[in-house]
This record gives sequence, C-alpha cells and structure tokens, in this order.
Amino acid sequence: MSNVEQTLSIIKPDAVERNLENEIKEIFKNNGFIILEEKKIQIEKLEAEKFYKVHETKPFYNDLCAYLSSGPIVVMVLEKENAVLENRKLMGATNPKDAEEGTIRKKYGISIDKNSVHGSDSVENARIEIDFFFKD
Ligand code: IDP
Ligand code: MG
Repeated sequence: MSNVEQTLSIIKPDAVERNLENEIKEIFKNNGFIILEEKKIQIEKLEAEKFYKVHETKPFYNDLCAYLSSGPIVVMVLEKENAVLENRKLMGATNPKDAEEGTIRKKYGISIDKNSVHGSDSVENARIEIDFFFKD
C-alpha cells in the first residue's frame, strides 16, 4: 500500500544566512522528495511563538522564537512516501552533535538551536504546520 504524505520543512535562518538554501533543497530532491510549495519569508516573533506554542513551557522557548524570526526562512511542503518520518531521518537528531553522518543537521547544523532545518514530527502536526504557513 502506498502512503504518500506531506510534511512541513523549514530552512532556518542560520542556513539561509549561509546561502545553503539550494544545497538543502537538492538534498531533499535527491532523496525523492517533491517540493510542492515553497516561499522565502521572514516572520514576526509573535508568529514564531504561535508556531512553536507546543514548546511554550520550555526554558529555550523565548530564544527559539527570537531566533526563528531573526532572519529569512524558507518554508516548504515536501511530499514523498512516509514523508514525515523520512524527513525526520534525513534531518537527523535535534542536536547536530548527535546527528548521524549523511544527515542535514550533521552536515550543516551549528548547534542545538542553530540546527538548520525544521521538520514536522507527526502527520497530524504536519497538517497543522502546512496550514499555518500555506492556508490563505
Ligand atoms: P526538533 O526540531 O528536532 O523537532 P524540538 O524538540 O521540537 O526539536 O525542538 C524545536 C527546536 O527547539 C529545535 O529544533 C531546536 O532548534 C530548539 N531546541 C530544542 N531543544 C533545545 C535545547 O535544549 N536548547 C536550545 N534549543 C533547543
Ligand atoms: Mg519538533
């Protein structure tokens, strides 16, 4: 049975700033993802707070939201078989230090906060996050 899914990916400010946008998009395409939608935007801190609301009780919440709104980001809808899990695997662990060889965070991540990419963590959250950026 096929299980084509969509997931939300974000190329975070640290990666956009280092002009890694095209390289990272190529990695997604080379791994069988189709980029259905994409846009480069900069969001307000209040929007970042809404996007990361699930983390609002965490000690790093304020810094995280300040960071995501600190510069341009590229938000994309990626499609593939089992896209949510496949994207999480390709991204690697949250902390680049723990990320496996061949993952995006291993290759480009600077630190646990500047870890270059975001990816939805479940099909349900993927839908919510895609709507957050692309529903108009
Ligand atoms: P994920 O991005 O791998 O799904 P989450 O736990 O959802 O990781 O955390 C969201 C983002 O918050 C991470 O990508 C990272 O940028 C940041 N973050 C997570 N844990 C920490 C931490 O302990 N210190 C600082 N930033 C963190
Ligand atoms: Mg997460």
